[in-house]
Amino acid sequence: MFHLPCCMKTETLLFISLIIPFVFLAQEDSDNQWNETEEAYHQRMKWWKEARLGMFLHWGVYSTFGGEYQGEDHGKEMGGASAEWIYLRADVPENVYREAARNFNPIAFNAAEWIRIAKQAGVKYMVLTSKHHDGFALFDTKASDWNIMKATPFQKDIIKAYVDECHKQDMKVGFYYSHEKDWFHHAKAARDTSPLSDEYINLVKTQLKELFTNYGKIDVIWFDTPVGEHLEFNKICAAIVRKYQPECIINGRIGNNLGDYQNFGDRQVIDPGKKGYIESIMTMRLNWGYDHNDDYWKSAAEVIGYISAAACRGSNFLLNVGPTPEGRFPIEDRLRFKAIGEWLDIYGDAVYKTEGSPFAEEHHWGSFTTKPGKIFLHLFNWHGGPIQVKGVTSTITKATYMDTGAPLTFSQNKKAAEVNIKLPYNKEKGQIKVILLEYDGELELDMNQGPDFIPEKITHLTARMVKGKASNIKDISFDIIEEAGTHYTFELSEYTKFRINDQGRITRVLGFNIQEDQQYKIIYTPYAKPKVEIVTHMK
Ligand code: FHN
Repeated sequence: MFHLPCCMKTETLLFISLIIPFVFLAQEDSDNQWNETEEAYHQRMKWWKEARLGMFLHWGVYSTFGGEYQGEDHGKEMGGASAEWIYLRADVPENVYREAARNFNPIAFNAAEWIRIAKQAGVKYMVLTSKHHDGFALFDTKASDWNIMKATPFQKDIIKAYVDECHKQDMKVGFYYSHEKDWFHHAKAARDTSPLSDEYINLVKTQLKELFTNYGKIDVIWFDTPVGEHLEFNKICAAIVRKYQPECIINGRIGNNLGDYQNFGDRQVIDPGKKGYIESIMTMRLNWGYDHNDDYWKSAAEVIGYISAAACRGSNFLLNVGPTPEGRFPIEDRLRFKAIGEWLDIYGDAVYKTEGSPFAEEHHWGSFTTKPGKIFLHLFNWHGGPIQVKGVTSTITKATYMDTGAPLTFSQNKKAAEVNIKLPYNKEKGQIKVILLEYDGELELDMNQGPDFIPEKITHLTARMVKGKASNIKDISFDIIEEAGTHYTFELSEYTKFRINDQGRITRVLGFNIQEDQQYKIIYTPYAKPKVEIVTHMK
């Protein structure tokens, strides 16, 4: 048994310092040695760890395509393709893409409104693409004419409006900056590990300096798609940020362990039991950038469940929106942000400024967060009936529903490290509930008698594609000519148009005119309620 005091344990701090040794790196620029003490590092990370919920924004010239080029949909995330990748995936000619910038005229863009929506949703920091892989800068830059001022009719510095408004509304402000991939100024390739040209390195240096000297205080920089071979370049990027804004937090995807916190895969809620500063990143539907064909929206309940699970796993949750080319948030995003805000109005105390559960397993009903004197039981997997909390040995004085404050009947067996709580068998419809347990003294946990439920991974919720040729139309089966990575058995429901068995075979189709010997590609998503559709006849 060990005692976990109100704030973070020494063991935890030690562990963090072990896995994040890079905060002490010596920078290239000798005038700018980065010698932060461990204490200063944790102090710098404090607001970020307490924040728990961020908003990611993917917006740029790609948004004008809405995931589609020449009538073909390229925005379904099949093995990496996504709406914001259209320049590469659809191999759009450079002159056509440049011309598309002429259509990027976001007259409805209203930074005040974006930040107002974020604030209402309970978001504590925002990260907007200042430059994505297409190299287009949403800011006024001297490094290249491929920017909002020179290449579009809009001619207003979007980054300036966004940062100013974040400052005004007291929102922590972040930039996404694609430092490795730049399909305009560097290489039009999915991955390029060759040495970077001096010309490109200078462009990045100029742009980072601009971003960190022209707009006031910047709280987070979100680099992406790191390349291990580019250590020196990654160090240059870090050095510029550290030099001009030493308080700024750098994400892990700068590469080569130079960041302040860890990111894992896209659309992944981190597994329980991980230590350190962690951020899970998730799309509201499939794509990051705006895609007018993508109606694979996650429900508000699903997203709230992820926020709740992420907090229990000690992770921040960065939730993406792809604004329309005009600069609006799609209504579906707004509805979900509204629901998130309503949930956090009630349950915010169980999310912000909390510690995640230190156990690597969870309970079948969910998991918990803690803060001094309080244990919050997040029922994100609860389906009704009494629950048992394993591993807690602090003396529980009170159990209440957080929303109503109504007391709950409970019993405790300290020896077995169990708290049993009576809950109704009939689960009401509605929001995920959180129960507040209050305890005396320090938080005491028994790590040997903790929960033992291994939750399903929440990982890479992306679409998969199979290609097939229709044959034997009577049974409507397909010969799969390209296997998808994983296969799922789908139940036919209002959400599915096809049933696919676990070999990836389509065994039933509703209302679709399939012809013998025609080739098709089929896209499906591995969600709880999957949708499957024939997208195109293959040429
Ligand atoms: O390729 C990008 C993608 O477009 C998007 O920006 C995501 C966000 O995490 N990052 C990259 C893939 O990991």
